[in-house]
Amino acid sequence: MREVFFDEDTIFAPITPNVHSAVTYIRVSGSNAIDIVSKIFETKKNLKTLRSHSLVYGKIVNDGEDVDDVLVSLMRGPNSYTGEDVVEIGCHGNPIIVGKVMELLKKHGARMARPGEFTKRSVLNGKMDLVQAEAINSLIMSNNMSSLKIARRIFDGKLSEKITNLKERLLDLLSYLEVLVDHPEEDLANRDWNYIESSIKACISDVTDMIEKSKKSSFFTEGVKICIAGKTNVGKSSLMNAILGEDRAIISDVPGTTRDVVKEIMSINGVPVSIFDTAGIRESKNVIESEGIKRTIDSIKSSDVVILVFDISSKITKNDVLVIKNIREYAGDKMIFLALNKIDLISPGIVVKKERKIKNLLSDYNLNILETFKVSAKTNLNISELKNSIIGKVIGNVNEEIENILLSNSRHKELMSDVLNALEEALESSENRMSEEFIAIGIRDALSYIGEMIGEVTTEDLMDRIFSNFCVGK
Ligand SMILES: Nc1nc2c(ncn2[C@@H]2O[C@H](COP(=O)(O)OP(=O)(O)O)[C@@H](O)[C@H]2O)c(=O)[nH]1
Ligand SMILES: [Mg+2]
Repeated sequence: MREVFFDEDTIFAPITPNVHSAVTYIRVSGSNAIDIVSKIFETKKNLKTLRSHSLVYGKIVNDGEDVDDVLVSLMRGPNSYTGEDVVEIGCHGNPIIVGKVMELLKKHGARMARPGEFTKRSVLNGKMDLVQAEAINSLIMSNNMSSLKIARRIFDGKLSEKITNLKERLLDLLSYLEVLVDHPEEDLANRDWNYIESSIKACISDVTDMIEKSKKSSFFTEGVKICIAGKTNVGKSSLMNAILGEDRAIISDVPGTTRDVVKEIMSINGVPVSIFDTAGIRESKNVIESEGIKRTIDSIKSSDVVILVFDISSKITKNDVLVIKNIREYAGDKMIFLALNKIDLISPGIVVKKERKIKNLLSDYNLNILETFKVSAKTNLNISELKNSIIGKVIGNVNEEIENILLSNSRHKELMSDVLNALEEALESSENRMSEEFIAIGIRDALSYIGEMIGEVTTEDLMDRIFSNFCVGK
């Protein structure tokens, strides 16, 4: 059983933005919350005897002077967000009024909450585990629908359920091993090795599955990085704008306009995407342009996907070869999509011939292309096909993938990989028929990582690190 968390301090903070607005809510939480608010709140009812989940209208007063008309909600612990007595004061949204109310709360013994302190108390009081608390922060901070969906499922307890189930199975196994340790007289040959090994293997398989299915999570939290690369003037900036659906990058007829890498953020089929328009790759003695090309290479290296653009209407030159060589060197192992642009300028017969020429050149340099699209950045031909194909190849079925992801937070990923290592060590000990103490070490390690993950085994340091990323008031 978890010990009941007890902190003398009653804390408060605005839980809605403290700006000029219709209403601002101030949350007060702690054992003295009701007492303290009673001292500054004038109403017909007695706050102290009111039952939980009541809503009361009244006035905040200071030395007989009205500060504001407010609506107060009262939730008694443990049935509140923090698990403690909570009073929320809804006052008029003016920072001066809010400041005055907070000053009064302070005068009567409460203190300002630290970032994430309400949620931290909620975890310490067993209202939710650490994994769910972190999901709340992701819920608030998500900037796209997909990562929001992932955060929702984790907050709902989908990850916690899996972890708790794993924990229980490991505890069962550990108690079996401990019985053996306590009864050394039993013959080693009588051990149920099959039970030991199959239990460990089943846990390993579950953890591996969780890690595997979460491999694509960074695409949803950080976005798919797409780099548009090619020679100057082939239409990279135009293609970026066609993909974005708006004209944002500067387009010019003078080759080499895009000197720096231009980044735009968008969403394709609900997947966040960062798209990078780069400087054209070519030999250059110009210092600024060379710097631009260097940044292009960096951008190619750090991308998930490269769209390699050729101008199908113009001749192949030595710079095309230079582009291919660079892509081969810096992105040979990445997903490369070929965009043969300016298709609107030439006749179908020439298209076929030119496409063959470009593809021959690519295979001469052993550059593997995932898929080719004949596009026109000018008329938008095949642009949506290109976009859909990229997402399809990188992610697969977006909704299905989102449904499978449980590990999207790097702390969780690291801990689960620690769990996996510990279990593999336990399995090895078991396969080598070592004594149960050795197997138990691995199982105990795995359990301790699990404890760290859900917040059963925590240090002040870890808690501070996690909750300092939260907003004040959450
Ligand atoms: N006809 C036609 N012109 C295009 C197309 N894409 C780009 N252009 C033109 O090609 C020139 C160079 O385009 P830009 O996007 O700046 O090329 P970048 O140097 O590769 O970024 C501009 O005049 C564009 O209007 C296209 O699909 N069709
Ligand atoms: Mg450009």
